[in-house]
Amino acid sequence: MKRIVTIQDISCVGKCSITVALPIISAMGVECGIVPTAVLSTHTMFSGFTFKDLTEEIIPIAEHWEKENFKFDAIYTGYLGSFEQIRIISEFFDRFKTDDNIIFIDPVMADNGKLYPGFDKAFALEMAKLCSKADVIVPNLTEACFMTNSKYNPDGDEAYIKDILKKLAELGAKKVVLTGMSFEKGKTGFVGMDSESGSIFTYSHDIVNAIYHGTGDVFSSATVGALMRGRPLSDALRIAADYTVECIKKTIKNGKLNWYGVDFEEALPMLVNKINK
Ligand code: PXL
Repeated sequence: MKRIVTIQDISCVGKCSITVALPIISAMGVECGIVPTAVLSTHTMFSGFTFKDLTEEIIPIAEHWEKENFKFDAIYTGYLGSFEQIRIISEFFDRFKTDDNIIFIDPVMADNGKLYPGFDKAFALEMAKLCSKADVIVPNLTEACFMTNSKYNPDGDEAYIKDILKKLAELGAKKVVLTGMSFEKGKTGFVGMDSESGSIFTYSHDIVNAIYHGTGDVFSSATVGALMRGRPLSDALRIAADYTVECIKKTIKNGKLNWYGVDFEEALPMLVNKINK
């Protein structure tokens, strides 16, 4: 069985970060270690959330794991809360990167043209530096624009999307993927580029007319799971995109006022069936 480690916060209620990564990756038949970077009562879209920083735990955890000689087939980072955490995670990569494993960065910090509470442009540029160490990065368009100092245009055409991809590739990651974008008008999906060869891979599907928090974390977690189960990146991303759409559809069907996250649990059987085929 493959083993990964994911480094992100625990939002105790909120269906995001570790509370989706752990169940999804485990259900896919992949061992999932965690480094919790902070504990929040909820994610930051609620008002009045509590926040306990766990930065000082990260290096002791890493040191113990080195003594135990733990190896990870993937290191997957999501929401990180500070410059200091980015610096320490960069060091974590140096300790645990091998010739055989991958670094997967979801630079969670913004959406719909805006940074999440607590982040600024300087943080985005620091995250961009961290991305130079990645094998795969999966920003949405807002995150990509903040990291590359580009103009945000969600209706941008193929030339615009390719230009953003090129700028992302210049950050240094081996494969760069823009999520929530499509070359086809009226569709969404992902568009990716192999930084070395410049080759493009893409997948589009109908837009589901609803916005929920945490869908990016669902998508990234399923992608990491599928990569660990041997799928090539473009197939893994496609499986994750279909799963995310299914999660949104289940949530809409359930009809309750569940704005804070998707009912990813109900679509897990579909994902597990697909990955075991
Ligand atoms: O889903 C991304 C995410 C993760 N963690 C925290 C967040 C968010 C998005 O708002 O606030 C704490």
